[in-house]
Amino acid sequence: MPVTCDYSRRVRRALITGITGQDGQYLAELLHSKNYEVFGLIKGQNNPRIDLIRTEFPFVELVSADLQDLSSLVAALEQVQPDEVYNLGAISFVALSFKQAELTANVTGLGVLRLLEAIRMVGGSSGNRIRFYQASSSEMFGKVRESPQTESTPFYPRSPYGCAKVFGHDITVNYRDSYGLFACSGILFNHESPRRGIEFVTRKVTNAVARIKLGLQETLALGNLDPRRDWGFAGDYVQAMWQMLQQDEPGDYVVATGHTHSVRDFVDAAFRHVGLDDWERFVLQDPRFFRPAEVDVLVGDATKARTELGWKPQVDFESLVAMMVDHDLNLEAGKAGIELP
Ligand code: GDR
Repeated sequence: MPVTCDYSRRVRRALITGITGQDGQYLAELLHSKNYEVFGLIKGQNNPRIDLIRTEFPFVELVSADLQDLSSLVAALEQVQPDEVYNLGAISFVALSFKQAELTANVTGLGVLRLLEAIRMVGGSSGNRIRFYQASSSEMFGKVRESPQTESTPFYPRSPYGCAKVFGHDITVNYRDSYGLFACSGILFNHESPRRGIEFVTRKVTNAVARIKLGLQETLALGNLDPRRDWGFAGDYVQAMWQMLQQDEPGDYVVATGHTHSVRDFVDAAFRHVGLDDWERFVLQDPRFFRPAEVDVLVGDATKARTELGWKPQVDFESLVAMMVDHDLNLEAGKAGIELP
């Protein structure tokens, strides 16, 4: 059951890496609604997404640092003095990780180690005060050893991204065991929303379906339609992140819906939502979007999150598809100056 910690000394502060991503945005909103002071780590000199955060999330205070630079992380922690650190920053696109494997290992893997080290260094004797959340991933299960996957299912990653996430997960557990850090790892299965980047398959599909329906695009090129994923709504999943850090003891939790659908199912549902029942007419298969190694089927068992955190998903598959397609219809119609009926 949910446990509330006593942080009554002052307003709680949270530092989020990956603030410009889908999960960073939902988590920032959630923490703001709970009266946290929210800080977002931002890297680079001219990060193109700073403007989005400044305009749409004016309550977020941006702090400059990079997961590849330990001293910048130490400085950020010293400045913010956070109660909670959420590490959502990563090279998160699996396909890209095959092309930039070393960068992925450095940011997605070693970045976790640097942040944990920075927490130890800054915290000193009071280092245990900072609560740490690591965004682990169902990609760690890869070529699955059992179904559904739980917190104790062995890992078999299938991409440089998955390998880097395994390191990030293991080092989080190791720092908890070795130094008593309050470090949690959320093993999140795929989670989507209208804020999902267009490179991921769900948003790529919903955006193309909207454009095809509006007559702005004729076809949609995809890779492998057979892989199955356990797709949930990102807004639900950030709740679980927060709940993990409110427990008496740190732990690892699978966060998933328990239902699996193929890419083909997603495509079919998205086209049907706009009244196009013959999706095969519009979809082409393009070898460029196939991966050197694929994760064929994922489905999670979130019993632990349900019983210990009281968490459960609110949005089902069909509603998620509808939410994303409707958003993209409005977005694309607005951009093209088309009035929707
Ligand atoms: P995934 O998400 O790799 O599961 O990782 P993605 O949406 O990229 O791919 C899902 C599946 O769809 C297949 N696919 C395509 N994928 C993309 N991107 N583009 C295509 O054209 C296409 N055609 C078919 C893929 O091969 C794959 O099987 C996501 C990321 O958010 C990770 O960061 C996160 O850790 C995991 O989910 C959980």
